[in-house]
Amino acid sequence: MKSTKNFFAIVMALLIAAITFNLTARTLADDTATFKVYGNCGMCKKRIETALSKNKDIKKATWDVKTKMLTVVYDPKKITLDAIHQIVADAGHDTDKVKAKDATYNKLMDCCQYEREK
Ligand SMILES: [Cu+2]
Repeated sequence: MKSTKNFFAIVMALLIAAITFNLTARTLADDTATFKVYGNCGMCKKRIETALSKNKDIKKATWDVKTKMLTVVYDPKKITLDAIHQIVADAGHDTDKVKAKDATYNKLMDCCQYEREK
């Protein structure tokens, strides 16, 4: 009886250890990157973050209205940083690497049309 109890205790402990290890490994596999994304307001923030959140390989996306810096947590095995820049540009916002198409930019609401370099 006693050894059966011990056996289950050991199995449970191993199971918990395995789950914890797996979660840690997955979190460690994620990369965090910060880069500049041009925009103006809270609506820009929502547009940028929503566009990125639709991609399941991007775990977290936060754009700061004041500093214009975007911080993304993503799985580098599944998506490249270039692809992330492209998603932001496709939403109408220039990044420090990829520019949005003029047509996409022009569709933004007036208040969202940030200053662009000529
Ligand atoms: Cu805006």
